[in-house]
Amino acid sequence: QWDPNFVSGRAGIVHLFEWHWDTIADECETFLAPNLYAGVQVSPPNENRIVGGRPWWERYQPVSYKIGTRSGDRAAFENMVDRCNSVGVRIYVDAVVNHMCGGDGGSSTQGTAGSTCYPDSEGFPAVPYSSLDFNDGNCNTASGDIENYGDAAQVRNCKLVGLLDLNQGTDYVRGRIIEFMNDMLSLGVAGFRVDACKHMWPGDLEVIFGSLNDLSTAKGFSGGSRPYIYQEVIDQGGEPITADQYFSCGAVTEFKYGVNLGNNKNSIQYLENFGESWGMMPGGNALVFLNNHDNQRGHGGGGNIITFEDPFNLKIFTAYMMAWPYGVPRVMSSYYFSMYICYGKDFNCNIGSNFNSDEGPPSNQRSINADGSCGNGWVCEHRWRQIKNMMGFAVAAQGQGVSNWWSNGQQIAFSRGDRAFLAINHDGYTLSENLQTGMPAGDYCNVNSGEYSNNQCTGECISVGSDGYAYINIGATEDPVVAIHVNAPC
Ligand code: ARE
Ligand code: CA
Repeated sequence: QWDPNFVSGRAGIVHLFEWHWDTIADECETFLAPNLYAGVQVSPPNENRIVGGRPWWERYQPVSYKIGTRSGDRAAFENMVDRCNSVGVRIYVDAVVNHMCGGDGGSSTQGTAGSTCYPDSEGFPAVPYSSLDFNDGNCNTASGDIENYGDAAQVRNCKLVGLLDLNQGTDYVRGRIIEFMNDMLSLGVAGFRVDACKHMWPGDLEVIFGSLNDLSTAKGFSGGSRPYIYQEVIDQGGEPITADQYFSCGAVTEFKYGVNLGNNKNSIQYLENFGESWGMMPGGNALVFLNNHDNQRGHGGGGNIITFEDPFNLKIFTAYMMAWPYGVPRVMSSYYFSMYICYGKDFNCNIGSNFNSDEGPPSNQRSINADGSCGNGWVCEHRWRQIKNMMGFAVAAQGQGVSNWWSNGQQIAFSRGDRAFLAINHDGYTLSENLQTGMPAGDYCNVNSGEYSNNQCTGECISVGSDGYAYINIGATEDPVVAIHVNAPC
């Protein structure tokens, strides 16, 4: 439950937020596998409530555990998992099991796979769940909603923004959740991002996750492999519910990671000991990321984070994330959305019934431009050269520790054993220095400045001498990173 089950020679999970299953399958074959991506986090595959205006967040309002959403039906889902697995790319399902749809769904409402549910009376016949399966009686707030994150019991037993809260304490509810997750496993998924774990009791999750089947041997996994579980728990301090309460159930999202990097983007010299000594969880439990689908638009968590709106820093800090040995890294792949100023921030936020501010995905699938970037409104950060080439760097660096740390103001460099070397100039003046790379003598392609394929480098070549030193010169340019590794010699 802590091992992502990557195929060897792969690194990094990309969240293909709101992508269609067919498009993900194509992306696995034509892009993710060749560029050594290890896995994809997909949007929730189970039936959700159809919300007017079709905001992205309707995907977080389950109606049933049938596979059928705007990302595609069950056949398309299974086909995607098979095609991705067969090129060595794992699929992780976003599992929404804390709740069903919002109580504001009215007396009856339709789901994306043709089911009807009855929010007012808590009837979900397509599961089936009835009012007996919800937490109402266990919630102690006047509104029935979570009112105070300082009270752990209400955070877990009351409704998160009005979403009908399942009682995972009963065998019946546990059974339906286990059935759903096992169904996903039977289709060949390698694990789960579990939504809203802060809002469920760790003891219940331990039982549920512990009851899941092993990964499917029929789908090619080796016997006894456990599903990778990474639990969404937003722990930025100051609340009674903490990430460590969930360590026994699986890995946990480390929300401090992106905020710490955002807060220190102009003081990168301090990143020498980035990790546990910064008050973050043990690396073996952590799923790390610079931003996610919530905090890039002002939902959930927040803080000073780096997103595609700041491409300069997103490229630099993704390079750092992929090069630094802490946690399982996840890259966010977004679509463009209209920006609204709300609560004083240039962020999309939820303004009452103004669904445009919660804009769903573009109506067309991503197209691919001649330069490999995406069109039709999709950002595709994971295709940016400075980001995707870092998967190969991370693969080369696997199993190696950090050495040869060097810093000079906002300029840093470090090696990963004798396999890889990264240098970043985040200062306003040129970095010009002979630095110890730790690498064997030879010429290596700076995969940040260019592409490496068929033994050809279109970027600059960095010469490492027999003493391991290389002359590193980085202007205060657009791409102020040198990333070299042994698998990309010039
Ligand atoms: C929508 C509407 C609501 C409406 C509701 C019911 O926006 O107005 O009442 O539907 O109809 C997403 C959206 C929500 C959306 C929901 C359901 O963000 O706006 O509600 O889908 O459609 C907390 C949780 C954390 C959660 C964040 C968003 O702890 O688990 O809030 N994140 C996950 C997902 C979200 C998703 C849900 C959970 C629900 O990633 O995409 O919501 O499935 C402090 C606390 C945090 C807290 C945060 C924000 O930082 O420490 O714990 O996060 O505040 O409140
Ligand atoms: Ca709950």
